[in-house]
Amino acid sequence: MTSRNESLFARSQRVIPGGVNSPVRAFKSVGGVPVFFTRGRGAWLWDVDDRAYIDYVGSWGPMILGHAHPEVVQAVQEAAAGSLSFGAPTERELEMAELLTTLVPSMELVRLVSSGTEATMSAIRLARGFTGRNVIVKFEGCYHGHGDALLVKAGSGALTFGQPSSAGVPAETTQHTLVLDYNDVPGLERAFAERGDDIAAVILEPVAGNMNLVRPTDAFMQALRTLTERSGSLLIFDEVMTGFRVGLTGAQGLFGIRPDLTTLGKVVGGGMPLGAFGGRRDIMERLAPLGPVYQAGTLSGNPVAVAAGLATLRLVQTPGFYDRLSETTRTLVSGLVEAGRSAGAGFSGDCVGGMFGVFFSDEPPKTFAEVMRADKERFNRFFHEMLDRGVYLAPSAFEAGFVSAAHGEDEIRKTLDAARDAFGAIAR
Ligand code: KE4
Repeated sequence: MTSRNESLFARSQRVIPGGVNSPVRAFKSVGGVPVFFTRGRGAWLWDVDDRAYIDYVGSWGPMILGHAHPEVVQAVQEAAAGSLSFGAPTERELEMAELLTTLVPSMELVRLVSSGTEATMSAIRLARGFTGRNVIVKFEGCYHGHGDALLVKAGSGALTFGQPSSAGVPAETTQHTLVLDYNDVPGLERAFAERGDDIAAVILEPVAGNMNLVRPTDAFMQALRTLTERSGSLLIFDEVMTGFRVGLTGAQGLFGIRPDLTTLGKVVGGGMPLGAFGGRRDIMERLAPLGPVYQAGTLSGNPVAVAAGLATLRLVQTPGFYDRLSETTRTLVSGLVEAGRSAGAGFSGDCVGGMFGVFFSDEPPKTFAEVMRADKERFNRFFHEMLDRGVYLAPSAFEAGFVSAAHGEDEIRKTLDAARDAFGAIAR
């Protein structure tokens, strides 16, 4: 009997490319039919066939409080009742800007936008406008949204400029983008030795989450800051995923690195379309209407999205919030690793704050190449065995997972019970 999920997916493919509004949702990586959800509450989601799932995607990060948190819903309802948008300044977006510049001290000035892609795209243009240079350095496996300059894969040689990773991106656009290896300090040093004076900025995920979770080494972090400073290049921390996810002060607070620009998204909007970028005053003041770098948006700083973000950021400041979230995440990951290894699977995991990564490999990968050596096929089977048992993991071996404040002992226990079954099933 065809489930409602399947009939909806068949219908949606007739009017939406691939049946989804964002590719990762299509389950292409794991196979099968994507789940259509109708509602969520706390750590739980329900699909169109009214099946319940414990959610570890959290809309790819934003739902750090859990779904339908009453205070967030109320803030949205109140804001919406006063109009959805003005296209003019509001006190609420000023409050958000004051809060962000307080919580993230490196952001001396901040501009609100409507997505993480807009934030990184704008930060790149600003870095180029400020430095008068064109070259951008990014790292293989890091994703910064779908702006042309960042849809780049590594060039043929170590220090050759990138090629487009998407059709429709002119080679001229990516000829200024260098793609290096994450955590490769010698490679970074070579790039700066050869092209330092041409590099406008280095952009990275300060904890990678788009090749699954990969931590930076201290040496890598230090080299990034030293080399950019020495060459007059800017260091951009793309904290769209890590911001307010790995801790209240993001990855920059964890590692004690002060980037020149920071981009935010996801948690900052609490599930509504909101992103932000900000940093040094002398850089941000190059933005229109003050300076020559143009950037704009009809719904930038949208009052309803900002209301959701403010309610969320108020609640994540509750004393002990990140200690509890990190503890829950550590309990989850250590339990999954124990279950996997007991079933004889080469299985490992890691977590930072409320984000985690699990791998069918003996140790957590430290580089993109190591991630690619993990057993993706076994992950895909594990994913479906868990889905069948009501646990919704990220539908890709190359995505991080997310825990919310609403995940309690009951959800973790149910998840680990399902995992022990699932590991047994894939071992057979
Ligand atoms: P958005 O434009 O999707 O709001 O943000 C782009 C972006 C920028 N920087 C980082 C570090 C990101 O992780 C993202 C978006 N992340 C993906 C999940 N890996 C969003 C999910 C999707 O593309 O549907």
